[in-house]
Amino acid sequence: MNTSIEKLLNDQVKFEASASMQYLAMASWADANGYNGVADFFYLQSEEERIHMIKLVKFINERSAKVVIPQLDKPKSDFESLNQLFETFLEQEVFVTQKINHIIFECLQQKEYNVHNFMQWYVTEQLEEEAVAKTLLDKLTIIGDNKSGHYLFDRDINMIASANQNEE
Ligand code: OFO
Repeated sequence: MNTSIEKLLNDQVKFEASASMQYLAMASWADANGYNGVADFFYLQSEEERIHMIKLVKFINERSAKVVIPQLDKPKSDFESLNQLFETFLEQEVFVTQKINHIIFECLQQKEYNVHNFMQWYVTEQLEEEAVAKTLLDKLTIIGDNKSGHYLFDRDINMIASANQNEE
C-alpha cells in the first residue's frame, strides 16, 4: 500500500477512536443529567465508532501495512444543553465525512482501488449517521427550551433515530 494512503488510514483510525471517546463522554453527560434515553443512544454510538476503528485496524493489517494505535486528545465533556450535545454530534459526523471524502479522493489519485472499494462502506455509514444527527438536531430546534419536549425527546430518541434510518 502506498505510504501516504497508509498514513491516511491510520489517521482515520484515530478519528474513529476519537469519535468513540467523544460519544462516550456525551453518553456520560446525558446519564449524569437524567437523560437516560440519550445516554443509551450515545453509549451505542460510542460502541459503533469503536467497531469502525477496529474494521480499519484489521484492514490495514490484512494489507500488510503498519497500524499505529494513536494517542487521543481529551474529548469535550461539558455541555450547556441537549441542543449543544447534538450540535457536537453533527459537527463530529461532518468532520469524519470530510476526512473519508479526502481518503476517497486520494485513493483515486493514487490508483489504490482496493482501499477505495473498502472505504465505500464508510461513505454509506457517514450518509446515514449525518442524516440521523440532522434529524435529531432539527427535532430539538423545534422543541426549544420546552422541558416536557425534552422529556419526550429523551423517551423517544431511539425510535426517532431508527425511523429516520428506515426511511432511507
Ligand atoms: Fe465512524 O461513523 Fe460516523 O463518525
